[in-house]
Amino acid sequence: EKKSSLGIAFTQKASNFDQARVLITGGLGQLGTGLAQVLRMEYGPQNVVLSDIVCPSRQVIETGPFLYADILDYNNLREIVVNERIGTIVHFSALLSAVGEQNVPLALKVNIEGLHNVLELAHRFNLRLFIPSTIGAFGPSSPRNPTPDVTIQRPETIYGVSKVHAELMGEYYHHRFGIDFRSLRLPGIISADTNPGGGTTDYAVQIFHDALTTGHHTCYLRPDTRLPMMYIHDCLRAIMEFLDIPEQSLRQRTYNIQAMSFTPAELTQEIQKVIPEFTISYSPDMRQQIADSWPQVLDDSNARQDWHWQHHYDLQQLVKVMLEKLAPKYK
Ligand code: AKB
Repeated sequence: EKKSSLGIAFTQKASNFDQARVLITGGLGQLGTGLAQVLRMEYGPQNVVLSDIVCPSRQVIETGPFLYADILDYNNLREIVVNERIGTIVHFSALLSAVGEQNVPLALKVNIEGLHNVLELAHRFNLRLFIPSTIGAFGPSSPRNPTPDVTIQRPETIYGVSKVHAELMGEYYHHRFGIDFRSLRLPGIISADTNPGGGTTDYAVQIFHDALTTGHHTCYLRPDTRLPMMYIHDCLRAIMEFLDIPEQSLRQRTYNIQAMSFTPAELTQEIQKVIPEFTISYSPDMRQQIADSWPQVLDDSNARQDWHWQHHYDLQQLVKVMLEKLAPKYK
C-alpha cells in the first residue's frame, strides 16, 4: 500500500499487462511513425501498435501492427487495450494550436474528451501513460526567456488550455490513483519524413520544402519571432529516454525540454549559407498572436539534472540534416 501526496492510501497495482506493449494514439501524425520505429527497435516490432482514425499507407502496414482507434470511443479503446494486452499508452491525438482555434468544439472533443477516455483506461488497467505537453501550455503572463517548469500558466489558445488540463489531470491521476503518468513540454518539432498538422511552429518545416522547390518562403510570423524548436531525432530520443527512467528517479511528472531557439530571420540566414538564392517575405496572420504569447526559451535544467536530458542538434546541424534529407525528394 502506498500513500499519495494527499495522504490517501491506495493500493499500488501491478500493471495488468506488460509495459513494453505500447499503443500509440494519433499515430499517423508528425511523431507517431517515428516513435513506433524507435520503440519497436527496443521492445520488438509486434509490441508497438500504431493507431489512428485515418487509413495507413502500405509502408505503415508493412512495418508493424496498425489498428483503427477512435479516442472518442471508450469501448473501442478498451477493446484494443484488453485484446492487445497494452501496458503503455502514448497519447498523441490532439488538435494543434492554429487548427484548434479554427474548430474549438472539435478541439474540446479531441483534446479533452479524448484525454478523459485515455486517463480512465490508464486508471482502470493501471497503464503507464505518456502525453506530450507543449510550449503552448504557457501564455503571455508566463516568463518567456527562460520559462521554468513551474510558473504561471494562463495560455490563450484552446490547445494550450487543454494541455494544461492534461498536465494537471495526469498529475492528479498519479497522486490520487498511482498512475505512472509522464509528460514532456515539447517545442516546435522539425522533421523531414512527416509533416506537422496545424501548429504555429509549422513554418519551420515548410521553409525547407520551399527552399528546395520554389526558392521562396512566405512566412506567417514576423522575422524576429523567437520560438523553441527541436529536431525530431532529439524529440523521439527524449521520449524514449524519459519512458525508461525508473519511477523513483522522477522528481516531477512534467518536464520542459529545450534544444534550440531561433527566429524566422535566423533560420533563413542559416539556409542561405547552403542555398544563397533562397528568399523570404513576411505576412503575419493570427498565428503571430499565438507565437507572441509563447516562451522564447524553455528552462529545461530539471530534465538535464534528473534524467540527463541532452539535445544533439543545434540550428546549424538542423539545417544541414533537413536539407540533406529533403533534397533527394525534389531532384
Ligand atoms: C504547435 O505549434 O501548435 C505545436 C506545438 C508547439 O505544440 N507544434
